[in-house]
Parts: sequence; C-alpha cells; structure tokens
Amino acid sequence: MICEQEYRIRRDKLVLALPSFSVSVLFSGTNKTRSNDTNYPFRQDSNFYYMTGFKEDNSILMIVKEKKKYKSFLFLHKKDKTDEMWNGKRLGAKRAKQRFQVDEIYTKDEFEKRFKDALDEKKSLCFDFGLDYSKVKILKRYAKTIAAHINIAPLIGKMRLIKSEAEIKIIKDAIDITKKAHHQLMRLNKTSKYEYELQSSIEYIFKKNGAYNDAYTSIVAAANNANTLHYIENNKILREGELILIDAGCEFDYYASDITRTIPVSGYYTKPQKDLYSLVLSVEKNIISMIKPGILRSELQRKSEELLIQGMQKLGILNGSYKKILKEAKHKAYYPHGIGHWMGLDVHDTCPYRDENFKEIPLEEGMILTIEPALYIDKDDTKVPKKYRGIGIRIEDDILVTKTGYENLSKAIVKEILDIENLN
Ligand SMILES: [Mn+2]
Repeated sequence: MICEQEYRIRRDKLVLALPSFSVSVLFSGTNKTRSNDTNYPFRQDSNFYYMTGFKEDNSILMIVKEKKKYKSFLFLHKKDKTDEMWNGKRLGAKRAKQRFQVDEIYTKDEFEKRFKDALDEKKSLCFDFGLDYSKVKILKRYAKTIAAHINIAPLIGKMRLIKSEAEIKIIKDAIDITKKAHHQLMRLNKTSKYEYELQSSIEYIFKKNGAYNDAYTSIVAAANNANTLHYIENNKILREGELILIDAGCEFDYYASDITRTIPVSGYYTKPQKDLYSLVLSVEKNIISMIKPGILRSELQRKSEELLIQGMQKLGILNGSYKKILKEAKHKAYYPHGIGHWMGLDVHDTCPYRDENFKEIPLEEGMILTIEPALYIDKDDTKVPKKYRGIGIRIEDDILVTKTGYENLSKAIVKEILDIENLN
C-alpha cells in the first residue's frame, strides 16, 4: 500500500519541475464504451493515480503554483443517491477531505469556475498533451490568454522511472501471484485443451489471489501462434509435442507484472525445441547479469542481438559472416523487438527512454525493466532447417536495478528446462 503522505511528496516533487505562475490540470480516466450501453471495466489513468491515489472517474487534480508555493485542488463526482444506486458508491468531498492530503476538495461542477479564477495572472498551462480533445477544449476555452502550454506527462513519466520502496513491494506481490499462475500451468495436463482454457485458469489464479485485473490481455500462443507477437485470439487447440508461449501478468493494487514462459504442452521439450530454448535462456541470463546502474538499455539490446546471431549461426538458422548478418539485419526476421521496457503502473510504463536532449537515460537504482529476448521461426520459413520451423520462444523476467547491480524479482518463476519438466 502507498500511504497518503507519499502522494503528497510526489506532488511536492512535481511542483519543483513546474514553472512559476502556472496552472496544471490532470484528468482522471474516463469510462469507455464497449458496445451500446455497456462499458469496459474502469481503470484509473496512471498519471492521475500516481499523483493522487484516487480511483474514481470524473475527477480532476489542479495544481496552482505561484512563485514557489503551490496549492492543490481535487475535484470529484458529487454524492447522489440515484446515481450511486446504479453506478456504485462515491467517496464524496467530505470523506475525501479526511483522506487525501490535498489542500482543497470540491465537487466537479465547481471546476470550471475555480480553474478560471486560478488562471488569473498566470503564465503557463500544464496538461497532458495526449488528452482527448473534448478535455483540451475545456482547458483552452478559459486559458485563451495563456500562450505557454507545457506537456506534464513527460515530467510525471520521469518521476515514475524510479520506484519507491512501497511501489517495489507491491510489484513483488504482483509477481508472486503471477508466479502461482505460471507454475500451475506448468503442472497442468495441457494436451487437447484450448488456449483460452489455459488463459482462464491463469486469470482464475490471479483473481483468487486478489489481483482482479490483468496488467494486459494474456497471450496464450501454441506452436506457430507464438510467432505472432501480439497474439490474443487464444482459441486454438493444443497438440502433444507443441510448445506454448504464455505471456501473462496480473495487475495488483494498480501495479503490473509481466512474465513470459514458453513450455511444452505434453511436459517435455523435443530436441529442436531444446536447442532454441537453451539459446534464448542463455541470452536472457547473460543480459540480466549485465544490469547495473550506469549501463544503457541500448548496450543490452546490442549484446542480446550479438548473442542471438552467434547462436543462430551455430544452429544453421543464419548463414554467412557475422558482419554481413548484422549489416543486413538478417537476425531481425527472428528477433524483431526490443530487449525490454520499463514496467510499473503500466505494463509498458510511460517513462522516457531519452532525456530532454535526446540522450539515452542510463539505468539507475530503483528502475524496473523487463528483459525478454526471443526467437520466432515461422512455420513457412524455408530458409531455416525444417526441425526449427513453427517454433516461437520468448523468456521474460522483471528486473529491479539495485545500487550495485540488479535483483531479478521473478527469479522464483522456474525457467530451466529440467525445472519446468519436473513440475509435471
Ligand atoms: Mn513485456
């Protein structure tokens, strides 16, 4: 759990990055229609949540900064008996005042008036440039005279790069639940089941352990489906002898986990599967061992490509000189994506990879990133030895950068061939 004080400290810190005489506005998430009159389950906007800890929709955070001092305002949905009967209880301004360490709290119908007043003699307006236009329109209606518009999203993204102890604790809890789901799947007899059956058993374990949202739609991809990177149809039947790639992580208390394992349907890897799996696993372990403060993600990327090329040369998947393969980027056909990404409130955390001068941001203590090398060999790729066709393998762990190196937060989720086979 994140305490109220931590949210206040975050606002204090954000204000240091904001210009003097500015008004900043952060909107909550909006309910999204699924079809006709049904909505998707509501999920709070991550930046708004990071700054407030408030989970209701229809709310706004406003920060009014004078020269140095600032005042924070939270606007929220008013309490209304009929509305609450249909759509659920609201916290209301009175109780919110007891809970949040925000200076002033009002119902949302007061926003426009107070926003207009706050703009008086201000020089800058800060908001998320990714906002949908209907909200930008409200801001611009009142802020006509303010020429300086500043995108607040990268400022918050930069803060979100470094996780606090409380955040790390929640992410560890999320990974622990995700571990249970992956291990349970390794134990299960999977032959002749459908991908979506496995998906539901993963999500059952998530929910049973208090993680009632997935951090993303689970990818449960048997055999050649693993070669579709964002495969979420999950409707194919599993056959003996195939591999199944499972990229699934729960969201727990708003924080993501992101784990991929590639396991045999019938419990044992075949020889060609072992060849490819061992290669990806050795690369994954090698890259993780490089992680420490100061290192660049691009160095990890380069090394992962180098090791995968060398491995594919040995297996006869790539031919010709190393130099030529690299120059022509031939390996990208089998490993087309990045080595990993930031992870936190969002599974692909919206933190910057480069600073204001477009210089790459080196790893630093407190950052969390995924490491996920992979090999994808399409079933119709005639350039590759036949035995390897139709195999897709990805192995992904969640890594915390520590003062002296790293901590693999998901090391308890087994990935050695023998350990996976023994779980059967
Ligand atoms: Mn990932």
